[in-house]
Amino acid sequence: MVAQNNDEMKALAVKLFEINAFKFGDFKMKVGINSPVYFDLRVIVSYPDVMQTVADLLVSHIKEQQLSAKHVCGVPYTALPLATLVSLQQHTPMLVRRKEAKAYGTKKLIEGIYHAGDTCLIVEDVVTSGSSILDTVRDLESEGIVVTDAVVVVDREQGGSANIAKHGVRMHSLFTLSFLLNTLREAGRIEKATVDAVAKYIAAVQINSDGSFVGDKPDVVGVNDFVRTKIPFESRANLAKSAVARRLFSLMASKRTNLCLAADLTKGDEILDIADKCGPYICLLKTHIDIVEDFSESFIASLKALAARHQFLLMEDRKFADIGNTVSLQYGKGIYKISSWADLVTAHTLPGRSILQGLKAALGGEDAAGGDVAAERGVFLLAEMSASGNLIDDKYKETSNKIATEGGDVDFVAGVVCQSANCFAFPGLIQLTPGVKIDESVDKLGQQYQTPEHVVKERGADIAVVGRGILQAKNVAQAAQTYRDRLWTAYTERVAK
Ligand code: 5IU
Repeated sequence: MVAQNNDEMKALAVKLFEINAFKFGDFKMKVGINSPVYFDLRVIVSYPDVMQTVADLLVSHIKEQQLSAKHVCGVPYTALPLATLVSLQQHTPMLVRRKEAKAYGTKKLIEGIYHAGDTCLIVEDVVTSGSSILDTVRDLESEGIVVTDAVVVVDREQGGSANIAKHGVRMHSLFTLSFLLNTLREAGRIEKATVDAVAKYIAAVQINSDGSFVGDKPDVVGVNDFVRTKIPFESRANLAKSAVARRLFSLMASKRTNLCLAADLTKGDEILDIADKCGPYICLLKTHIDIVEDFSESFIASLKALAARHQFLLMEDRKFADIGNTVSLQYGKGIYKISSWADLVTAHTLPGRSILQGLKAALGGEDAAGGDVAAERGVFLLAEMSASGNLIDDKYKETSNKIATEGGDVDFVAGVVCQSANCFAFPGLIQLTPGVKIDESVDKLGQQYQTPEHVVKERGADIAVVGRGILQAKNVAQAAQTYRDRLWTAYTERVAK
């Protein structure tokens, strides 16, 4: 790394993150093991200033390392525009490698004017195993061209450098993944947990140039213990800090369901009827108690009896959002006395941490049987919404994650309501995702739907919330069963992948 350019390098690192040239989450990779980091430098063609900066830094790197070669050649395709800029700035003639030889005419693999014995510098964007560089080297060498060095934008530090060194090619990188991680952490853009997860992944997953793993295939538990979406619910139960989350994980695993029914109906009897019919297929029943027109204590008693009979938990989707004192009253008092019956509630993180303290304050003390009430209750914090045009941005999401995972009240947080896998990494929390329907669509009021498979496999949902997809079906029990089957299959495929 070039010392005097350090500030420029750091600024570029942050810029690349901002334009999504790399992301953190849970990504499927060619090598068959998921990665917590993903690079896509193709996007830089849309940001000429970034392109220019990357090319300038590559050129100064080439000068400092005194990498003189007669030609420059980019690894197709992402690095081609970068190689072009390097060629122009240095007045070094370019060679272009075809990925497939032309079927007609000269059948040349390498375009440009060259002679056997010429030297060529390789330009590449991101190196994992180094296999793409080696493919290009092979084609150049088959034309008698000599390759000794490759200059690359990012080294993922997974063995690429050693792999290409075995073929006599030295790698010079602008960035290592470690530098990017440290820079983003310093800039407050990523969590420490992310840095740790990626570092652990890099240490565990080293790849040979043929795509095989160095050593044994990395131990699934070792590699996946930070990838929350790959860990089975029964194992995550042990990691949960909230007692209700532990119960819910265990219930999901034993009952084999990750379906939450949103019982958005306005008559008590209708809710009881659907709870009875769908009870066998759900792990959670979600209410909006303030839409029930004939609320009564006996309705709650009946609902609790059904929950006990069919083994599901109750969640009141109250979305608390006020100051601590007010949410404490809203949770424990009024006609609904939510804290007396709802195992779980939802809350906005908008007021900050005090939302948790306020809710907890409503619980204090023991229940009728002498148990600790707080230990039997939990909160799902909202980090994202499915409504189109909602105002939540990345910063809000990140802070919500902090509230859910740091501080003295984390034992009260059972999970996070969100739409994407990268909202949080801690495997002891449960991701609840609403906006699910078999036929993807939108409703007239801004709800955006995704399929069961999509939310579980692509968006990291542990529990999917389905309301109208079931409520409006002719046979609600059958619909609940179909959703349960599809969601559970998607989950089992996700952890087996
Ligand atoms: N819900 C959402 N989206 C959100 C949040 C909650 O849909 O982002 I936070 C609630 C609203 C409703 C249920 O109770 O989930 C979804 O119902 P339908 O499947 O009928 O759209």
